[in-house]
Amino acid sequence: MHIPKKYLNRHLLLVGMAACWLGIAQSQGQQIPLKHGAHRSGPRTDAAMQTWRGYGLGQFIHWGVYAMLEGAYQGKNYAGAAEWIRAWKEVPNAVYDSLYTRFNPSAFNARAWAAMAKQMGVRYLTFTTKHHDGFCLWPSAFTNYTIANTPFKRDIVKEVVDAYTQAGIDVYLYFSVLDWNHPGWRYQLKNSNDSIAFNTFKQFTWNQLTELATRYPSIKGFWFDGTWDESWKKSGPFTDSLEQHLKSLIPGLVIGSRLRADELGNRHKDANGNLMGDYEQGWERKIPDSRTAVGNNDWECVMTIPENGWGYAKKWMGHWKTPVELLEMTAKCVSLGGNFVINFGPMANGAFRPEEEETAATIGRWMKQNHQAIYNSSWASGWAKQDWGYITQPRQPNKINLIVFNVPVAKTLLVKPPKGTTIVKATLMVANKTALTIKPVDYGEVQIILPAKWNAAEPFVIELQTEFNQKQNNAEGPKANT
Ligand code: FHN
Repeated sequence: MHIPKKYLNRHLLLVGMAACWLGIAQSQGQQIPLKHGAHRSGPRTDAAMQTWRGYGLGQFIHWGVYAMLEGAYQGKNYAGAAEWIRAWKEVPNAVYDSLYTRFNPSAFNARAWAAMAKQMGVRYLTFTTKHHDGFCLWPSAFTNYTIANTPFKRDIVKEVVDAYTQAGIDVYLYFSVLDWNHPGWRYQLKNSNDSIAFNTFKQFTWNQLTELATRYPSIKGFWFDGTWDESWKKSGPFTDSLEQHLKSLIPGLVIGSRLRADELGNRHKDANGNLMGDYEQGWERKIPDSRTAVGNNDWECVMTIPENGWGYAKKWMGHWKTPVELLEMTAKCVSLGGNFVINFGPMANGAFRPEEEETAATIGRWMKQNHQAIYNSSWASGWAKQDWGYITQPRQPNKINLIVFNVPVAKTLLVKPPKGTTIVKATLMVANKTALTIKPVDYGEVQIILPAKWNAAEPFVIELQTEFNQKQNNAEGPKANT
């Protein structure tokens, strides 16, 4: 397999000229003609993307040889994220780079992982095939730094893909482009030698990704990382052809906005502000505050349970998010039209730490009862945000779900439906599915009254049945008195 040279070579002068022209065009409010910018305007509408959009809740798993150090070296804790420990000056590269010769996760059982994920209610998994250290959890033919050369030998990626797929959970493969193990990797391209070396790296990346797509054709997408360096940003045409190549191998493949750069070096969004990728992938450990922050784009938030750190660290630093906090983040993301993905970092032996098992089980119990407000749900357009929780819109047009986290002392929830929408029924979606009193008040606001003795031990869902009346929608609303 060989990549055409035109994708490998960079034309710095061209980039400089284009950047200059870009300034002028932007100041005149014009669209910049781009060959390698976004290839679509607006969200993808096909069935694969509809499925992605409806997931609601996902699981991330970071696993690799870094788990063997458990976030510490020679009794000292590493303050950074555990999967970055190779970059810590305390750890000699030679020590880290030979860890794999002892990697033997005897407790690893992909079916047990998938069963836990299923019970938790996640609908997709993103699994690290290779993190920044370059160690491959599949037997890649393009490097020796793989699972095949560990005492364990088994193809971990295959076992995970098969087990999750069989459990009905879609699989996405995380792949770090940045690779500390490959001799051709460069952060910057300062001279022609760097470019020659980096071209071998690009060929290697192309080969490995082709290999993954070919070996595991049931995957639904790739999740790219480590694409922020200058060398990659200067490889816009290559990143474009790589994305198209992968999409030609697996129809419907979903790839977020972290893979590509346009020919001017812009990432995520091209020089015209259009998203390059099927969804916005910048929401890492942060959640947008409003719908305005995400515009019309699909998006996903990935979150650690501890403050920071994706791979296994014996000592989790900072605050550990509780299951309710994670559920609240899930509800918030879905109410703003995104998916929420919770990260797990298995131990070096392949088992999950008990705290993660407990978190998964607790979230699963809630999801079993309330998933109707999370799956195939999105932003409830026109419904004003309320302090008691989050509002999600399922795919059925006349339904709305209220996910309540903070019950007002008055046991009354205020909602404000969009103009023309009437609430005809409100049902408390617990045990006996109690019908609640609906009381319209002024200015289009409506009170939903909870039973006087209602004491919620956990967040709960109220389903609203609504009706839309075009005439009311056209009627003039109240005027501000200013
Ligand atoms: O550096 C990585 C980090 O280790 C982790 O993999 C996260 C997951 O979103 N991504 C990177 C930082 O953006």
